[in-house]
Amino acid sequence: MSEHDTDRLAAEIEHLDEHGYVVLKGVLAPDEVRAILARLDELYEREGPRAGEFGWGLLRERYLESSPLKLTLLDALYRVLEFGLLGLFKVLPVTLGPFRRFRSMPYDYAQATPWRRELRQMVICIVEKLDEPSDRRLCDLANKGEVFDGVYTHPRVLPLAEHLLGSDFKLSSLNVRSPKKDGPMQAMHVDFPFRIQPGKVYGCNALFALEPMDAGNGATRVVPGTHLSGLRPEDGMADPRADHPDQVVVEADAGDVLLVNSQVWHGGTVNTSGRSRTLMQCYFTHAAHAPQQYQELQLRDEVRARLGPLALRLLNAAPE
Ligand SMILES: O=C(O)CCC(=O)C(=O)O
Repeated sequence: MSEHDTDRLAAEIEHLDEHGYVVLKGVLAPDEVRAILARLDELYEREGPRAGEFGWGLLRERYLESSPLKLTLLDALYRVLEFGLLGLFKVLPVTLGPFRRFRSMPYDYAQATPWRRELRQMVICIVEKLDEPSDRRLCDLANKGEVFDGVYTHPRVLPLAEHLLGSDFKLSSLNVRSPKKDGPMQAMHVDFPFRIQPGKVYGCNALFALEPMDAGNGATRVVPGTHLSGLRPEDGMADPRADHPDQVVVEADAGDVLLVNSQVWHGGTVNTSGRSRTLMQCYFTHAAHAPQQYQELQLRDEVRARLGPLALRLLNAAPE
């Protein structure tokens, strides 16, 4: 590491420790950002009505390549299931809790039959979209393209994650969030959603801006210093969707990274302009904790085969 890089890292760590977040300038080059955005467009197209599902369905992918008719029928089945489940949640809201828990249970993709796996994927997608209907999302990106390999292994990001979490950490999830025009304010939240001792930290989120973000298109807000309080927004705010008097709305250019300590209060704001604001959420957690996505259980064979030791370690996965 050059002297310049060492000094920059020291300044970034100082800001992160004091405020609970830091903006890393120019992490991705313009051509890297362009390649990622192009892949995201392809994925929205490929995933169709199920864009945003947590993992990937085997049958849908097979039919995408081989049978437009079967694909149409499968998507129709998804719509029917969506209609039925949304109706159930409306009539009996108590049923939603078990479905939410189901979503975050470990699941071994290799052991499941294609249909069981497909149905599980559909259910997860429906529950996901219900929670934030005015967001465009894509999930499980570590599995969905080579352009993402350099994101969760990025040398500007990993030293900061290691500073917060120690050397034993892993990728918890790699997703994208893009708020639609005039959708609701995202609730202020912490990413590790349990009450923990003040100053402790079990996760950190590297939010990669893939488009410029500002107060007009839903930039992320942060309340500096709250990572040291041991409190969550729901403990300290009457309404976590309201503005907080001390919040900072973070502006960033495409290619910058907003890195947040998981315990700092933060959340997306309203996109009033309708200008697109695509943010990639690269969430790391301490290895001892359950991840948002069990990457090692859902990793595609071809992805596992191409990854090196660092990426495999971060995905908690063994080589082929
Ligand atoms: O979209 C944003 O600005 C923040 C997203 C976030 O914190 C989340 O979805 O957990």
